[in-house]
Amino acid sequence: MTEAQKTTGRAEGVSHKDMASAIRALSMDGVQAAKSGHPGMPMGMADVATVLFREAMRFDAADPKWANRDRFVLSAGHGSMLLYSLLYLTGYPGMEIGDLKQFRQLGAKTAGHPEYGHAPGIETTTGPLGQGIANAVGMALAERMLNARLGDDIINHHTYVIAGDGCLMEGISHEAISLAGHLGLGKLIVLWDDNSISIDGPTSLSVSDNQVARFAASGWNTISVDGHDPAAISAALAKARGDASKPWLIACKTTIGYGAPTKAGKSSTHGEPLGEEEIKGTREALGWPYPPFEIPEHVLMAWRAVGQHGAKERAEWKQKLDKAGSAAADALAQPAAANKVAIIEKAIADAKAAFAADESKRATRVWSQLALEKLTPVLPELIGGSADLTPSNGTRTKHHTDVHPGDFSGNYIHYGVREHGMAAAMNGMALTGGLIPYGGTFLVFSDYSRPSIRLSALMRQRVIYVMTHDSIGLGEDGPTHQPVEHLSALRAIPHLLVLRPAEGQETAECWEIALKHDANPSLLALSRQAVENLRKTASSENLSAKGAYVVSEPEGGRDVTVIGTGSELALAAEAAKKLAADGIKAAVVSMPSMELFRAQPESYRAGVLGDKPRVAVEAGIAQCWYEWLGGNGRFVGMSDFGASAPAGKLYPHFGITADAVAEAARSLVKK
Ligand SMILES: Cc1ncc(C[n+]2csc(CCOP(=O)(O)OP(=O)(O)O)c2C)c(N)n1
Repeated sequence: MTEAQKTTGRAEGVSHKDMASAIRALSMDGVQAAKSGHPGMPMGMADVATVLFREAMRFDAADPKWANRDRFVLSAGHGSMLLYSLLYLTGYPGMEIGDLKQFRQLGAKTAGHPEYGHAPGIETTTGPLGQGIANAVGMALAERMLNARLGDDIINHHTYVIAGDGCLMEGISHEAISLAGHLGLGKLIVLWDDNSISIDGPTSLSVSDNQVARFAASGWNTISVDGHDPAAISAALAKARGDASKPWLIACKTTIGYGAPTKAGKSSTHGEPLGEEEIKGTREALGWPYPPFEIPEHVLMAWRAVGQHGAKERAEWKQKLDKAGSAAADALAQPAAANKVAIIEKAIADAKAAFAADESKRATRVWSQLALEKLTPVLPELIGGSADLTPSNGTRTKHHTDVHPGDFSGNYIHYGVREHGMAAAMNGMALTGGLIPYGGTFLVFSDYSRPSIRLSALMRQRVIYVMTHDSIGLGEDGPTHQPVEHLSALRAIPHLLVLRPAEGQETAECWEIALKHDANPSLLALSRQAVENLRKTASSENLSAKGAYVVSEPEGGRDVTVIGTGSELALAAEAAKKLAADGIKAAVVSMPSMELFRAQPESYRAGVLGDKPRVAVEAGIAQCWYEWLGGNGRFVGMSDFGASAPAGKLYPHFGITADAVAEAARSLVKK
């Protein structure tokens, strides 16, 4: 490559067709070698991807984490070979031809679907259709928010998405499109692979939406192009980049499996290898005489030049960042707030001191809001929000200002009634860097956002879910709104910290835990109803951080251990008093986080749980409790859906009382 080629980024004399053929060949060869995968989509979108990367995407493959790079999200994650081919061709560090040959093998960077963290350049994990486009909305929103804080010189980039028919059929796409349209995220550009094919056959089997009209109705600009005409794709991208008034849909009419002589246009190219014969025919049809996984030098050099397009601009940007000072660099840090531990600890200590002095009985959602009152002013990277339950969730404080279309300087987002879209957008915001998103809804509606919560955990992103109304204790709204199986279901997600504080001190501690665990999402399960403020003094130690701790130990050793969480810890404490009156010595244990407790040394766990019988109380199902109850333990909780009534009536109705806990303990303690 000549110096001129490096700086212009153009390797002369290499045709668009050959550059796109390189993607097609690598994709079909990768799938063939793996004996599984999806060749059709990468082959169909190779022209679009080539123009996008060659002409529009601003990036420097040598620095995949450049904060002001354009983001590329492959929402149609099954087409992962498209992304892997692009990363290899453009020269991302660590993506070698050998990695493409290892497609879908154990330990390979090139997993079946793109996995965040497996290789530089994979901006998010995709595969569950619709998640990518919804992540991208969060990325585009984060871009605008960082732009408002840091200015055009530091953050001002596009977010590009390739989405398929499947992504647009998924319900989450509606929430994402609607939110992006409302906010006017004009630097978001979605390229729709309009190939009219999905797994079962033609999309006409199952969908007749006018997608272009749908996006337009949600406030997007739209344009339709022939996805195999580079000039048309180029013009559409130029137009979209030149007008950031609204987000853009570029509908690209393509042929799935483009180039395959007998299978192009058919669903048989979607998700299986083409086969040796068809691959041979494709090579002939494309005029691509090279053996599998072999990219001729001139084509590779042309692609590598594309990978260096942004090098000069990145270097200039770096100078601007240096000039802007350390505050700007800090504001882009990934993970955000890494250097703010002392600030977080101070705010939490302040909250704990204030809460200890507060005699009031308050709901944990209120303690959470009061903790946020301390945290929000000192953590500008903390971005609040709720899915239209702001007053109920207590997610907004007096230090918040709203994000509005056209004004992204605020720190609070009204996500609307879009729980799934909110969770996916928060993943996109966390992935962008520089921000810590938290968002609220009712715990029962964690089901509506669960696929994205799972991805927060899979990607190890610090997204904080503030989920209130966490049991039958919410009362009159009834069983549709009363979570029963949710705590167990959420605790089943690996790496998700489910935090269920019992009172003021624990609530402040759980916020500290959520903020400090920058490689875990956290979910705070908070009560609607007021709870006893059990801890009257502010400990400097975060007692919740070990997941469970002894609240009270009877003198002379215990006969039984009574474990409670959240609003039911008070029942455990009351039961212990009742038992004491009978001469039964009960230790009371609070267990705000099973995940954190599980991570403690065996000796600590044994000390907390003791070697005597155990009773646990929680207004949810027993499932997750069998891990802690020991062989003969008893559980007091729910075994069916709740009911509509005042909370005070529901607890006795479902047998969740201090008497029931005491009775269970008595039955275990043979005196
Ligand atoms: C949420 C979710 N449901 C189902 C699937 C399984 N799946 C993978 S691809 C696909 C069809 C997608 O069709 P389209 O987007 O048109 O892709 P193309 O056929 O063009 O490759 C399905 C149902 C999935 N990955 N995610």
